[in-house]
Amino acid sequence: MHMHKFEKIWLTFGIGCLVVFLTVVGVSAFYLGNKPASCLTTINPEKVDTTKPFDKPGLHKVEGKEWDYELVFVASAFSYNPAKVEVPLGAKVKVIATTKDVVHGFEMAGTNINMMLEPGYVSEYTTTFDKAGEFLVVCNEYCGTGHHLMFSKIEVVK
Ligand SMILES: [Cu+2]
Repeated sequence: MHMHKFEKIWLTFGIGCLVVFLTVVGVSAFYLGNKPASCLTTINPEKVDTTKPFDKPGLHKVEGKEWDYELVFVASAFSYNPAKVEVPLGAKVKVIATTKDVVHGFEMAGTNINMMLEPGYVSEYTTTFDKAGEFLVVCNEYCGTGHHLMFSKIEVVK
């Protein structure tokens, strides 16, 4: 079979790129251990209530970390625990949330905090609460007949 010179160059280039890309992905995944963000922390969804930190939902002051507080939320059909929480203005907070049953959302209205809570996984988001006021937390993943009743409130106070 006769192949044109340019066709050979193009094929070599294409296969070369494929080998380079697969090597980069392979080294990143298997040697460096990189994974998609949502797969980093797992949890047994049946033992959420007895697993730290979800055994004590709410706001907790922490020492020696890059953030000042940890705000722990447990979602289940059709509520969040805690139902209402106060956060001091200017606090650097790591929001840690999971679900006990089905997929729920965690959207803090008026901010860019928007996470999907999946059974078996822990969702985290670190942010600084620098706007005072009352913020509604809503579920934005349809989770059943009581979905529209599912909310919590975060009050950022001075
Ligand atoms: Cu929902």
